[in-house]
Parts: sequence; structure tokens; C-alpha cells
Amino acid sequence: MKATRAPVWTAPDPQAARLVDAMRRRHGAQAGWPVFEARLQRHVATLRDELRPLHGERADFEDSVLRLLETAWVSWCERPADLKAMDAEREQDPAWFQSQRMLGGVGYVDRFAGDFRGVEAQIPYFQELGLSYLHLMPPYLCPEPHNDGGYAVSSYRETRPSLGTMAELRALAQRLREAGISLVLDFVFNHTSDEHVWAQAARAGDPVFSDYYWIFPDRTLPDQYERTVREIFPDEHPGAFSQIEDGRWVWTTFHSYQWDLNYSNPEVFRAMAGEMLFIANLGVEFLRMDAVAFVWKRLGTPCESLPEAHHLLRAYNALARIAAPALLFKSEAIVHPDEVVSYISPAECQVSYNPLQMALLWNTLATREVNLLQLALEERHHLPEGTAWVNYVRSHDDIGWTFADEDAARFGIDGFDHRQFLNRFYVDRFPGSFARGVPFQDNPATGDCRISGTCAALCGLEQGDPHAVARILLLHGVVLSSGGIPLIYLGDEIGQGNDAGYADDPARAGDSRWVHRPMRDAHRHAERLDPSTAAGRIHAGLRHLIALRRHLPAFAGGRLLPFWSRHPAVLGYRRPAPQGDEARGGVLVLANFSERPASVLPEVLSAQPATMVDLIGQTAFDLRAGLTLAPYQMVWLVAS
Ligand code: OTU
Repeated sequence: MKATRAPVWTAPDPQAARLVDAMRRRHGAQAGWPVFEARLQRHVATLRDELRPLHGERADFEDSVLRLLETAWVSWCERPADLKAMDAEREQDPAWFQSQRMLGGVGYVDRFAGDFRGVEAQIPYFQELGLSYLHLMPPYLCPEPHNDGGYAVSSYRETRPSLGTMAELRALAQRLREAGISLVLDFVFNHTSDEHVWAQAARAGDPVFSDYYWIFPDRTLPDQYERTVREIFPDEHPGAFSQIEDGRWVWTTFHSYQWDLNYSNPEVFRAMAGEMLFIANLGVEFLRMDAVAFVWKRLGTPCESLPEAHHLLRAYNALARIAAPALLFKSEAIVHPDEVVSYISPAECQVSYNPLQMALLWNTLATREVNLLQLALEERHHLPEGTAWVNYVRSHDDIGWTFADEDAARFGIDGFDHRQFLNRFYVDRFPGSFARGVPFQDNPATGDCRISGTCAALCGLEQGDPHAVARILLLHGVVLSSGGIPLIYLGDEIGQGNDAGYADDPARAGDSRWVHRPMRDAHRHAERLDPSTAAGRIHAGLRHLIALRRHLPAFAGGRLLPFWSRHPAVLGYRRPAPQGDEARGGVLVLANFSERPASVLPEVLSAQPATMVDLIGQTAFDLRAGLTLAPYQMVWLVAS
């Protein structure tokens, strides 16, 4: 017998009620108040509970929460009416982003289209491709020429002048929205640039703003912290700290011009919350939460993914529910797969990059063995209700081999050695490699290294490998059919190659990731309509997959059942029909990751219908005879 339990009764939180009362006394007569109050009632206790482990010990804790609510109220009053309407709609339909029509594109404003107006002019192109989500790399004011591609923000409320004005960015967000495309921007909240006014004040010795960052008078504490923290950009500076002119040391996880914010100071959280809500009010629908793992530090720990980092994210999330509910968060944690999922929940980040699938796609191309990827689909693909993966082939960043060593060990693979192999394979230091990548942050001390390179360069297109186009389509085919939101790096859809020229530009030379961030190639773009070119074949192949996907309800959401093909090079999974709609049938996906034909035996397929049709190739198969896939062929099989 199933035990039934009465709903848990929770006492109203008296402190939270006091906060609402205080806000009502101040603003209760104002026009926007009733809607704000309803959301405040729902989320203020969560907000306070999440902040308590961070700042609860301070005597002025309740005041600091009240100041935060003031900030939220001010930005709610500034929120445009059309975004408030979207807030209400999205609250009614929280699963909206699970649709199989969702498709993302990502790129740099300047490198893809010059400026905001240039991006606006590309809306018809985005629509042709089927995009419903556009991530533009950080367009905020930043130092010149070194700014980590915009990830060093000098002001969250100003744009980089060469890209256009804030008014143009706002207009772009609106045009995109009208075209059914959600704008995605970063919230670079782990650090600001050293030119931010807060950093400038700190540098000048202002004690209030020095407390916005992790600044130490000498090396005593930095030395202690460095015993347990990783080096992230060792090419630029060793360790996690940089020295400023007056001799003090500041925490800089990334470049020395990116100063880590001190979230143990409640004023930092309040100020950054204001910046976040300002960005939301531009019409941004997803915020990419940059470098989430690093936002909280504690001596004697790795200072990554500490419990407080999660409290911080959930506090930001509660604030968004109160003052900009249409806004969703995307987690960027390129870490061990157990840690990646720890950031994903409706109360924290609703969507997340899937760095494991990304890395294992490349792993599988190199080894021609689907073992690790198949295991990841079986054991690490499932996500909580109300959340989704963002699946991608590559991003603006490097490829890091973030698979779990314990998973690899199950196949007798040594994680460290295997990463050495993958690095050699992708930088073309392995006999027979088709890839032309470049090392990123090669660290001889630890043996750590990551890979830069465009999708086309890593798949062999540059040196005319005959299978390159098929590989590019295969990788994107998995991303398009395995669930969640697929994300295409703009330029990959036409097979753009590496940009070796970065090495001649002093502003970019020290960072090999620029090799895979080429300027949009107008000539190649024109070629996309010519089927005799590689660009044309890639583009047509992708558009075919995208068009098919749009009409397959089984591709909505993230439900996936692994299908072990019993062939070492053939990946398999089933996407079941949506619940309550079983009559429509699911899709069986099979994909050959080798340059040789691969046969799946009849007995492996015996539980499937006798005849199935591959939607991609429009061919019927008699499965009782087994199924042979051509090199790098992928099939999306449905019952005929
Ligand atoms: C992120 O990446 C951004 O995506 C990068 O473009 C930035 O340079 C960086 O933050 C600083 O803002 O190390 O190589 O575990 O790996 O946050 C990329 C996550 C990075 C980190 C990731 C970081």
C-alpha cells in the first residue's frame, strides 16, 4: 500500500513577513505594488534563507535584505510593460523552453556582424536557420585592447562604444523578440574588470571599495589560498592573485585585469543584483551565469563549487522571480560532471551547458568508440523536471576533457593518459589525426591542456579529409536529437576554418581561443546556397536536420532512453513520444562514429518494428536483416 502523507504545513516566516510589511509601508500606494507584492510574498522567504548562510552572522543582516528589496523594487518600477507581460506569460508556461523548436546560435557582435545594427540586419538569416535563441558574447563596456573577449566588464550599464549604444542594444532585443528569438547575454558576476569604478576606487585605496574585492596587504593569505586552488589561466599569470601598483595583492582567478568580487560583503551582492536586473530589463531572457563555480572562497578549500556558491545562485534566482520572472539562468560550470549537475534545478539554473556531452562527442570521433558517450547518456543525461541541457558541439571557449575518471576506469581507460592522447590527437601530434587544433593553457607542471579550434578544423575540413562534412553533420545531429536546447556556434553552420591571424594581433596573440573565433566570412556565407561547396553541403545538411526536428514532438524536452547497439562505433538512443501521446511513436537514433561501415545485428533490433524509416535519408529499412550504417552516417528511425 502506498503511504499517503498530509501536505507539510509551514509556518509563515515572521522575518520574511516583516520585510514585506516594511516594503508595503514604503511603496504600498504605488501603481506597480500589487503584482510586486504577490511575487514578494512567494519568494522573499527563499531569498532570505539563501542569504542567511552567506551574511546571516552580520548585525545588519535584516537591513541588508531590505536594501536589496529596495533595489529590486526600483528595477521593477523601471521594467518595461511588454517585459512585464512576458513575465506573466512565462509564469503560466514554465516549460516553454522545452520545445523542439528551440534552437540557439552564439557569436560575437563585432566578429559576426560588426555592431548591434549589423546583428539586427542578420535577423532574416537567423530565421532562415531556425534560431529561437541568440547568445551574444558580453557587449558591455570593457578595457581596450585586453578584455578577454568582453569578459572583463567595466560597466554593466554601458556598451562597448564600437558595438553601438545601449538604446541600440535595447532595440535589438526588441526586434529579436518580435522575430521569436530570445536574447541571451552573460552575467559576468564572478569578477569585474580592473577599470570598473569600484576597482578604480579600490585601487586608489578606498576602504569601502577595497572590500568589494579580495585584496590583501601582502602574500600571507594569498600563499595560503594558493595551496588549494587550481590555476585557470597559467599562461597569463601563475596562481590566483595579481599584484597592484601599491604592492597589495588582488584575487584574479582569470586574467590579472579581472578582479574577483567579494560576495562575503552583502553590499557586493546588492550592487550586482541591481546590475543583473538592469540587464534583465534590456529584454534579456536567458542570463548565462559565467564561471559559477568560482564565486565563493574559503581558506583551505579548492574555492570551487562551495555550498555558498549555490546559495548565491539561488538568491539571485529568487530575486529574478520577484523582479524579472521571465528571466532564466544558464549555468556555465565546465567541471566534473557531478558538479555540473549540482547547479541545475528550477530554483538555481534552469538550463546548463552540457560540457560532458560536448567533450565526449570529440572523444568519440578520436577513438571511434562510443563507450564513454553511451555511458554518459545512460547515467548522466537525466535532469530534474523543469530544467534542460544546452547541448553544443563547441563554444567560444576551449574544449576541456571534463569526463569523470571513474567512468573511464570502468572501461579500463586511465583518465590522465587518455587526456594526453586526446590533446595530442586534436593538435595533430598523433599519427593519422584528421584534426587541426591548437593547445590552450598547456601546463607542463600539471600535464593539463585544453584544445582550441573551429568545428570544421577539428573535423578535418581544412586538409580536405573526405569525411569532414559527414563528421560535422554527425556531431550536430547528436546535439539536435539528444534533447534540450541545441546551440550552434555561428560560422560552424558553414564550416568556417581556423583564424591563424590571431597570432599577429597583440591584443589576441596570447590566447589561442581566438583561433576559433573568426570574423564572419561573407564569401563562405554566399557559398552556403551552392551545393557543390563544403559550406553548401554543411548548411543544407544542418537545415534538413533542423527542419525535421521541428516536426518531431519526441525531440521536445530531455527524455532519452539509451540503446546499446552492441557495435563499438555505433551510438544509440531512443527519444520516446511525449507522455500521453504515445500513438505518435518515438525516434530511434543510431550514429556511426567511424570511417568504416558498421552493422547493427538483427538480434539487437529484434524488439523494434520490422520496418522503420530513416527520416534523414528518407529510406525504409527491414530491421529483421539488421542495419548497416555508412561511414559517419546517422539515422533517425520511426515506425513506418
Ligand atoms: C568563462 O570560462 C568564459 O566562458 C570565458 O570566455 C572567460 O574567459 C572566463 O569565464 C572568465 O570570465 O576557464 O577557459 O569552469 O572553465 O568559467 C574558459 C569554468 C574558462 C571555467 C570557465 C571559464
